[in-house]
Amino acid sequence: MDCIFCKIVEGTIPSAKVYEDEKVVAFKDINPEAPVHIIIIPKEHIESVREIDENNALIVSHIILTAKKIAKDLGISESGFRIVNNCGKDGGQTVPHLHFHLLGGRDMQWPPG
Ligand code: DGP
Repeated sequence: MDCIFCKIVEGTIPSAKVYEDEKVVAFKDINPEAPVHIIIIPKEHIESVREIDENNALIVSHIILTAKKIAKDLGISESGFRIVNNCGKDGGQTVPHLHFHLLGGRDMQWPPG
């Protein structure tokens, strides 16, 4: 499958991994928007939140727990952080493999553009 994030899971495209277990991989975003910008993805190819249903929804809570752990490990838990998911064209999703952004290390603004 021609998916950049599947290739990162397989290791055929290099990435700066910060966490990995049997279900997820987390790595530094190639284009960071904050001092800490991590992408967390399921190893299984799921295109977006639109493909989440009662059969695979547990991966989302696993990703949130992973984000919480990484935030603590990278020292942004106390000050706070943002978890973002972009879904589909109007949602700003550019890579069609489910992913959550973990952003921190600066004062986040609201609303996003
Ligand atoms: P989104 O717009 O939500 O689909 O975000 C995709 C993010 O993935 C974007 O912030 C840049 C990042 N990204 C895209 N390709 C690569 C890659 O090959 N390596 C890494 N580390 N990040 C990537």
